Amino acid sequence: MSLPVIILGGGGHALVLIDALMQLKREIIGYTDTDSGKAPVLGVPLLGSDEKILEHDPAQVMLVNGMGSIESRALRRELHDLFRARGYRFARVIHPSAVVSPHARLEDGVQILAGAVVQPECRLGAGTIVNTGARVDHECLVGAHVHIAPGSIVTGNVRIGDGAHIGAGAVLVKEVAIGARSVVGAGAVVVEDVPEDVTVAGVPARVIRHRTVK
Ligand code: JB2
Repeated sequence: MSLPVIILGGGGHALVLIDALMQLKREIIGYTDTDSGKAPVLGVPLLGSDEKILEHDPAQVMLVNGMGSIESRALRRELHDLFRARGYRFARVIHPSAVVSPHARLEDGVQILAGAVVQPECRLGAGTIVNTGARVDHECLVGAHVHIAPGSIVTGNVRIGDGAHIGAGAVLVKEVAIGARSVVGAGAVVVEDVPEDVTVAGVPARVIRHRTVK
């Protein structure tokens, strides 16, 4: 039987996750947030700050990471690592309308949202998000805590490094590699490999920024 879940965060991404969890008929205990004044989300109550999670036995609950924004990329990973180290596990959330090959391998905490597709022989690392309507074609190797934003198209045999963000509606052509922590701008078309820690944008995509903070 599936354990009840607690969501970390009560913003836009959490709203979408809560909706998916409700459709999956998963029991939701509540959500945590640094903002103590937040209202219930779809009727799910605010429990308090993240310390509230520690009142629950890690063997009796699972967590769902509600940090989705590009600004909270580092926090998303930190929260995952912090609670994993304390023995908590992160639930996979797969919306009932998503199409996920039984031959795809999904690590803990992967989130595949409404209408998304993940094809065979793909591997998605811990905490990775395949957001609304995004498509990940065959044999893609996607790292941990990657966000593939709504409507993006990741074609076959693509590799994406840990912590990368693929913007809404971007297209990654066959066999390209995206370096860890790099950002692909919304609507970009990536036709050649992208190094680590850069931002690319445009059609075809070009480097527009080098990240200094990892
Ligand atoms: O350390 C934290 C923390 N820091 C901020 N712990 C917890 N539990 N919560 C934290 N927060 C809370 O996360 C903020 O107070 C806020 O309520 C929430 C983030 O909400 P926001 O809507 O700003 O971001 P999001 O990640 O839920 O959604 C963004 O990313 C999605 C993928 C939005 O841009 C959405 O439009 C987008 N679909």
